[in-house]
Amino acid sequence: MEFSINSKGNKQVRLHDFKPGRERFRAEVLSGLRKAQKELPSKYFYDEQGSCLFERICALDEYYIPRTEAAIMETYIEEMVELLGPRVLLIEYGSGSCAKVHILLDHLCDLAAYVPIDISREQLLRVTKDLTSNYPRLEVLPVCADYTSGFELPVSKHPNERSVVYFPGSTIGNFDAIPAKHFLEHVAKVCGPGGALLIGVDLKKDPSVLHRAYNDSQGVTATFNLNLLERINHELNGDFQLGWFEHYAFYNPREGRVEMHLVSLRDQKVRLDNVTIPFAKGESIWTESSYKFSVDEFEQMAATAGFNVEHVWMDEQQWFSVQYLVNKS
Ligand code: AVI
Repeated sequence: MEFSINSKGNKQVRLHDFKPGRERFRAEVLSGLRKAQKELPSKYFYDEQGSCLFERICALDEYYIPRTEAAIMETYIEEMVELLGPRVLLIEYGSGSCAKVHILLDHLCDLAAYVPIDISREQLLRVTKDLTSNYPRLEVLPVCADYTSGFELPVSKHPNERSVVYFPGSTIGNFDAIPAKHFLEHVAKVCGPGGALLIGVDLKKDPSVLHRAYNDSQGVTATFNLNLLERINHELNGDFQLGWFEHYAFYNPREGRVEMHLVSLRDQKVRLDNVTIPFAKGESIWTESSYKFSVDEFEQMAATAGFNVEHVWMDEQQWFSVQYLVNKS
């Protein structure tokens, strides 16, 4: 589906809409809640409220990722621009508020077009309006989609030298190993031979830093986690009692990941329309994994998907990396 956004200056921008519907949301929720270890896909955190809560997480001192990544981008932007080269078609996966891409938009002055892809239609519409008025000469081609499944790339009016996918924030860490490989293979296809991926990758570090980042003192991450139940109540006619579940996040060193769960505080039954899901006291719903990598681990994973790591930029503490990968095929 496509529809037009009337932005300031009367420029018409078409939204390419592949947003998954309620049926798929319901099917994925029910299948996750019927597993022995109950789980919910973390991509569903980001409704309107969840996206706002995530913005608040990004502003927290304890959540080091956005500021560390931004500092790396600011320090090395000239080198990045040099590597990306001229007339890039820039495609951002999970563009959210588009806060991170500004540094690239400001420095890549001859971009062919910018394609923000996000599952939150409201936010995508808002940011597209802002971008078209702040960068009047830039062609913006927004796509509303769950980028882990099918969507078509819109065609730009301008020729490009290469497609570069931008995937910041270490969202790659929210995929398990096999889906991560499949995702990288999909990106390799989208950017094509000689195309590239500029990606934020969170690195292994002292678990106490991770514990603070996912258990912030203001409880914003807990509210973000619980909002998933609120969303299910609202959109799927559920009756989760939010006070009967508790946020629980910890670093699992064997698996190299932070796990977020929602733990049931009592024996209880939850209804979703006509379906009843029983919970035992202490049983959890696994809502998110956030993998942390060594530089070598990530290089190996990228290679299995056909990518060559050409450059790795890091902060002084080596907490986070921004990596430039080229599709070798
Ligand atoms: C989006 N993603 C990379 C975040 C992360 O760190 O895994 C989501 C998040 N979950 C809790 N805090 C932030």
